[in-house]
Amino acid sequence: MAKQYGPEDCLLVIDVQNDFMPGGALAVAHGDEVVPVINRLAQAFARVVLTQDWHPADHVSFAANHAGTQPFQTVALPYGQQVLWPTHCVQDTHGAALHTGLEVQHAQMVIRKGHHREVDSYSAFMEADRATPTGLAGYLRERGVRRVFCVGLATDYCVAWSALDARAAGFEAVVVEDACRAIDLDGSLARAWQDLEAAGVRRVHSAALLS
Ligand code: VGL
Ligand code: ZN
Repeated sequence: MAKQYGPEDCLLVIDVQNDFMPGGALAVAHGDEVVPVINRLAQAFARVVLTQDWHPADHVSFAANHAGTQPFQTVALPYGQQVLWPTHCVQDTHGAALHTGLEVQHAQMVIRKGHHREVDSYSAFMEADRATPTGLAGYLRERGVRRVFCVGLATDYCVAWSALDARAAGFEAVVVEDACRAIDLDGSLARAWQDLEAAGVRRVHSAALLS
């Protein structure tokens, strides 16, 4: 029988939402290709948590809310440098909905992040001010989880930040490379892999987890 992952392991499915799919507002190249890989993986996990990027329309990370700026440029905000994005994952819109091909009926928790107008949150654990927790670490700890397997979109933003914060919160962290796709803005993907390796995050392929 294929390998199974028990209560100490959690599959964290990050931002598999319409706006990050080809044709979406902040399309990640080949973003839809993660869906079947994640579906296969999810069958092996008793514990699955989903995240949704979930912004108000006037969110600080949208270029449209900063006069004279363009998407993908960086600006200084009170909590640090912020990439300005096309308007995406606005609360309750089709773009913010999870991809309908996801087969994760047994997911028990959905974390919505980036809902504070003034602060972005790439990470599923901690907002970009690095001070406001989402509550996910406490939830996982309380349920006895020790190891977090990160998959979804995008490798170099929400997946990487989530995996780094999982480590920072004391969990073992793994990124499943073929269950993720990247935005790759100005070398962000290479930097993300360096940061992940330096933090002790394991990098694996889904086949290795399932055999
Ligand atoms: C993401 C940019 C802006 C992500 C979310 O899910 O990686 N990237 N918001
Ligand atoms: Zn966002």
